[in-house]
Amino acid sequence: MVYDADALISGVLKGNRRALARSITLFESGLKSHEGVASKVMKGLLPHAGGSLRLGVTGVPGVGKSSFIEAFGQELIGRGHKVAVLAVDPSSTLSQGSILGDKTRMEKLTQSPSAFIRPSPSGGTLGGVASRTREAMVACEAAGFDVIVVETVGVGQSETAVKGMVDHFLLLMLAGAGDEIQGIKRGIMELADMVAITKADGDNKKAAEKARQSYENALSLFLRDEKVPVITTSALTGHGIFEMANRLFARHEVIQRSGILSQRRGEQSVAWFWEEVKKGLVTQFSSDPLIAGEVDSLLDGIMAGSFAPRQAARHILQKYNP
Ligand SMILES: Nc1nc2c(ncn2[C@@H]2O[C@H](COP(=O)(O)OP(=O)(O)OP(=O)(O)O)[C@@H](O)[C@H]2O)c(=O)[nH]1
Ligand SMILES: [Mg+2]
Repeated sequence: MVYDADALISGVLKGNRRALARSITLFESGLKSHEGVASKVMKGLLPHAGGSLRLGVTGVPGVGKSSFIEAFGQELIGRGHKVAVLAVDPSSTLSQGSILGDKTRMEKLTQSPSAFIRPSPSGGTLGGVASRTREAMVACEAAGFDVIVVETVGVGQSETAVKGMVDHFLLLMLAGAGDEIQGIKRGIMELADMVAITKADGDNKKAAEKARQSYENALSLFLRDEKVPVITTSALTGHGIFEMANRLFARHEVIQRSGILSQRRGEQSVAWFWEEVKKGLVTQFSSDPLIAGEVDSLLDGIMAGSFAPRQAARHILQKYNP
């Protein structure tokens, strides 16, 4: 495919959805022949990015992330915002299931002219998926979307990656399910800036309120600069959706005024930079013919226990850069 950088840049800046979708596809391409035009487009968009509120939404599969985003997104659009929804799901390479699920679960958002939904880039490592999502975020901001929602599966390391690209991290939890089932470890609770107990409707309302109180108590034991709000929500009835939006914008204003927002974003960019440097070095290293020729036999020796990993690493690095 041939890309015209200038046409893409001006299209995105005008809010053209086709140009936006094509730019994101370009960033996802990974083809060496696309690198030049991709970085030209990125350079053109970057000065117009950064003006959005970035929200990460996490929770175990089935907790109701997509349904929440569908309801929440409409609340935001009702307030005059333009909402982009991105996904980070390193497992989506294996099962396309959640992508299909999202499309049906976010039916109204999908159809709204004020919303843009993009499934997780498939293929590659979590680091690759995360960095492409960050670039998609830049493109969406340049296209005029002022709230970016990143949905992530609540398993593995993807939360940490998403926490590293958003301003607010919302953890969705189910009432009644044990903490073990939800895979909630202390670590993930500590990442959360806000918590919602989902599916607080029908017979589940009472249990949700009980869970709300116990999570609020649990969270208050962590030493944090800010109080983490826990509220009950329902994507079905809309309960708590309005309050959640109010809390989110209130928090955004607080971190904006205190300087925490720009500090956090600066640190995120620095971390992203180092990730890219490390990735580039590893790619350069492993595609070096001198290294490739030797590394296989080295690996055999390491597997067999005849080479010590650290010494083997030192040896091959010295060979790469004597
Ligand atoms: N009663 C009730 N059911 C809900 C609510 N939100 C979601 N559900 C149901 O819960 C199931 C999972 O919802 P999803 O929104 O797909 O959950 P998810 O967290 O995005 O799931 P994955 O993307 O697969 O991780 C669906 O059957 C929804 O209909 C809610 O507020 N109330
Ligand atoms: Mg989902």
